[in-house]
Amino acid sequence: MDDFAKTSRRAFLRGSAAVAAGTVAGKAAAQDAPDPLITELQDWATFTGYGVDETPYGLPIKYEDDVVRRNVAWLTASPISSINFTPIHALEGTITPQGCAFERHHSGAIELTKDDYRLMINGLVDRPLVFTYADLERLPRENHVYFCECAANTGMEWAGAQLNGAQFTHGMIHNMEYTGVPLRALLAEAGLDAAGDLSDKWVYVEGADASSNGRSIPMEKALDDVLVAFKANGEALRMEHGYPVRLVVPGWEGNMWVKWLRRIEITDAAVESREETSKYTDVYEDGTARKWTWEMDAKSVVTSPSPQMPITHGTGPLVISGLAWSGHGKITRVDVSIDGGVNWQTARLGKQGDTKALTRFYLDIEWDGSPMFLQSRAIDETGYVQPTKEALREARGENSVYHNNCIQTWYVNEEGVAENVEVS
Ligand SMILES: Nc1nc2c(c(=O)[nH]1)N[C@H]1C(S)=C(S)[C@@H](COP(=O)(O)O)O[C@H]1N2
Ligand SMILES: [Mo]
Repeated sequence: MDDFAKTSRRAFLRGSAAVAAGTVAGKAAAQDAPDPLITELQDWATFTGYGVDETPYGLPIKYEDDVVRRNVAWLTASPISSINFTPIHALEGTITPQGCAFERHHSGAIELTKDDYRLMINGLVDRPLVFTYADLERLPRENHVYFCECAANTGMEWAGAQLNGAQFTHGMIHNMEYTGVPLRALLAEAGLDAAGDLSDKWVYVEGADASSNGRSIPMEKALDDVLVAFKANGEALRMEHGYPVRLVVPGWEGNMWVKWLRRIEITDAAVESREETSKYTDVYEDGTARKWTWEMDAKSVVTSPSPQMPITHGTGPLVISGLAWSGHGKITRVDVSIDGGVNWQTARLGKQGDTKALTRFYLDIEWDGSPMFLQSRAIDETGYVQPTKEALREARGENSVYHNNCIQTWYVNEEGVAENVEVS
């Protein structure tokens, strides 16, 4: 052991002694009455457990059965054209398990087999092509972690604090590791010479479901980081996320991430489809519309404590935790305030450097039991700072639904109970 290691070990031991003497709740085992969970033989050590084939594909243990997607019944008229929310308040790290990642369908999720799958590329290409699923598997593929956020995430909060839980205010987001073929590789197979000057060309993408959910993507983005993905978090996409193939459009609004991708057309103008005109567009106070709002601006939220995650351990050490992301690249800093934005402390990032992916942040404090107005604000690599709700309303007016990336406030009372409030 070299000198540095010795000193840091001594420092660490001193540190842990101080912690044991302090307020962390680990019980002083020797002093308490015997704990039957330690001294008595338990059932789980008396009998044998389940065999290896009990669940060929495992589900979470029953004690975690409240960590599920949830919807808000009054939001939409039918579950066929609706949305539910990722339980972000109860998850940790950054990867969203597919089984609880939010779903958004315009005409329901469809069952499409790999055998029945066809992907057509047509329009201004040298060779119109049709790919089968097996064809896609033969092209060079890549792996990337990206967040997918519906532009409507937090949309219900424009006028005032409304939904009581991070799952409902910020849960139209998931973050997965995708495996897929870069769209540019497919376009190269079809050949883009026929398209001529690419700077003003568009790529129209649509799904195989009844809604088709068609969107126009500028050629520059299509040739950049868009993926034609067939795996998420190492396994096949789930039906609800577009099995067998979906589009991944990093940093851009979820609506463009076409599921059950069936056709890609090279065009010389945007199609101006329903999903990019009357929907997924916001209207300013003067009646004019914001056009082509593709990128998801930097945003963050404290996931714990939050209304569904009250503080139950009393005063003392408290881990404040949350998520930050930006469609413009990396998160470089997250600040946390416990007094409604008067004072800010720089949070610790769980891991640095993911681009267009969720970043986990932590602020470890000693909570003295005073009420808190908890906020977080994200800063991305462009220097952009997540705005207050007031600033956002000033810039956009109050008619908006989409692209609400304002700072969220949770009021935490002396009991540790949290609720959604507004402090602007
Ligand atoms: N084909 C198709 N693609 C679609 C949709 C759809 O209804 N049909 N919904 C879009 C919307 S609005 C969003 S936010 C994302 C949601 O992806 P998810 O259901 O995997 O969360 O898919 C997009 N892609
Ligand atoms: Mo969406």
